[in-house]
Amino acid sequence: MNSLEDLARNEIFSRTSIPHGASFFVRLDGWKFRKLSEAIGAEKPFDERIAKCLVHSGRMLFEKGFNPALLYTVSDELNILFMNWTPFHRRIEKIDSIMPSLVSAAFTLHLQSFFGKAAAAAFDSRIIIMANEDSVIKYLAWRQINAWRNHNNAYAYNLFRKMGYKPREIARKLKGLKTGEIHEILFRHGINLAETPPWQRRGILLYKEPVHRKVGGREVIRWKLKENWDLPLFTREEGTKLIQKILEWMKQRRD
Ligand SMILES: Nc1nc2c(ncn2[C@@H]2O[C@H](COP(=O)(O)OP(=O)(O)OP(=O)(O)O)[C@@H](O)[C@H]2O)c(=O)[nH]1
Ligand SMILES: [Mg+2]
Repeated sequence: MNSLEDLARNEIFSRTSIPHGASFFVRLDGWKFRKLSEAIGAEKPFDERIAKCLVHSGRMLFEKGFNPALLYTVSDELNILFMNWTPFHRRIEKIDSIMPSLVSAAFTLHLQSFFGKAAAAAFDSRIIIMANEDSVIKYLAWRQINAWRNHNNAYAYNLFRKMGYKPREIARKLKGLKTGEIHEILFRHGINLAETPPWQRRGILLYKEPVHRKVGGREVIRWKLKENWDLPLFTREEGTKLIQKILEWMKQRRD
């Protein structure tokens, strides 16, 4: 039999880490949030209080010193980008356990205060390595396009439910419909998918923005955590430029 101390050697994943110099996203996704949203009585298909719980939980990561380059949240996910500063010496087990547990705890507390319901929320966690800044923009564009698709389906699902269709029938219906057709059906029922609140369609971005102040006749830069609830499309020039600007700012930050 091995000595008791030898068992530490069986912690074979503890040294698994992200390669040095690589930027990466941590994506946390709410576990069974469809069920959770029902349980707390969230508005369908979107409830601003859920978005606020996500944003507050994301803000906490900045406040606890995780120092992300930016954080993009939409639906029930948080995408947290790390570039020149990385948590836990890049150890995967640490990142994939502490970040989702902290966010789950914070989110649960916020649910309690926004909805007045005690429901334990959990998030899964994964790491996505970025080759360069271009892949950061592509990654964000991908998550935003995915959110737009889910947004359209969520509105359609909600309408079909109200019309009396069963979930299985709706799933079949949605599979057979093209995006344009979904837009048309909803439009006929008074919902213009292009005019829902921007945070529902495009998500919310958190990042630090410089604020120039005069202190004792000297200009100093203070970094303010900004919540952007009115985002451009990341596939368009305006969106690409916003991300590039945030990444440039991040390089100037000294925190
Ligand atoms: N009513 C309501 N539901 C929401 C809201 N935000 C997220 N959700 C629910 O959360 C789900 C998120 O999608 P998924 O992550 O694919 O579904 P999930 O139930 O979390 O399943 P897993 O992530 O696989 O555990 C949506 O389909 C909605 O059902 C909201 O603001 N209101
Ligand atoms: Mg989920």
